[in-house]
Amino acid sequence: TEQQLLDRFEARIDDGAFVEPKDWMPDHYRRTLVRQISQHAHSEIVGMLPEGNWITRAPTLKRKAILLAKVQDEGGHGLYLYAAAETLGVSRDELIDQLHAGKAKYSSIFNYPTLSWADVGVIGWLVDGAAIMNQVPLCRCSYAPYARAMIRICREESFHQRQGYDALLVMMRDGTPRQRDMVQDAVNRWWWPSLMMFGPPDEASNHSEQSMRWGIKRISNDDLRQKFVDATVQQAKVLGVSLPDPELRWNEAREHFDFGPIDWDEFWRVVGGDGPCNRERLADRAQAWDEGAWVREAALAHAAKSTTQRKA
Ligand code: FAQ
Repeated sequence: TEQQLLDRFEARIDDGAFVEPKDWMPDHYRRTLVRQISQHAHSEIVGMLPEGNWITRAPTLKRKAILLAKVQDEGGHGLYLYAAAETLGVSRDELIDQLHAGKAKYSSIFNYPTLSWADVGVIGWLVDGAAIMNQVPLCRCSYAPYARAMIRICREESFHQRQGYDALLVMMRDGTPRQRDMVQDAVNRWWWPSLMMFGPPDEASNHSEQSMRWGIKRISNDDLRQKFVDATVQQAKVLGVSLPDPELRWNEAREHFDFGPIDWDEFWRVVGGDGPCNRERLADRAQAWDEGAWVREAALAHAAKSTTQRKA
């Protein structure tokens, strides 16, 4: 019976087993993974846009080559993740339709603008830093195709984080006062949105309990956020920037940094479609999709021709 299947499934999860696409799984497990993996895939490809904005204006050839490679990696991450979602029985076209129709979510962070070159460095340092903190535990996600994709993605993500930190270090150490101000301004604008990337507080996170039970999420939203704050304070010190939070201080008893309240109204506004760049991001994705139609048609025509030739 269904109940026996579910009991056996949960016992396997408790034993630390991984689930493969052809294994039996509860419908809710499948739907949760399609939701999370597709949102993650959409985040990767929408996440190409804010940095893509600076490819033509990178300050040196070296920085341009690094940025091009990073943005290309993000496209690759999107592809691994769409492929992982497809193993659960949805098509990539369906998922992309949901994104373009505004029905699928993607990370709130990519709805903020990149106003200066320093934003590119800060995205690497803070946004990729937060992404790694959240994604390392996902390498042990109970759904094996997602876990395998995350292992590759995390390796590339740590290079992304370091290139961002390095770009900022150069500006802070060798830069002019104006360049240093530019870095500080970018940190001030990206700090709070980066903390929001981890999702709502645990008590408001409606999916957490079930996802933790099934080994999809291994560490809670708030615990990951705390780990990120603790790791980042020291990096900010080395860089010589301040973090825009007057309440940030070491708590001896907790052995963690305390930090000020997050503006959850802003978070839900951005998630709901009303952030500074939501409309622009979706319009850019839809336009890129339309302009790529001829490439998809040509690839299909080529594939069809090769099949006929093989048969002949
Ligand atoms: N933005 O119950 P929970 C990257 C939604 S990194 C928008 O806590 P869950 C790399 C959530 O979907 C960014 N929506 O949900 C990169 C749910 O709504 P729903 C992508 C958010 O799933 C760097 C509702 O709120 N990383 O792309 C956000 O258990 C630089 C309730 O929330 C991932 O996707 C948010 N920040 O936990 C690329 C990692 N937070 O679906 C380019 C994988 C929550 O019911 C440049 N995902 N919501 O309509 C996860 O780990 C989880 O899905 C969480 C949310 C932790 C994001």
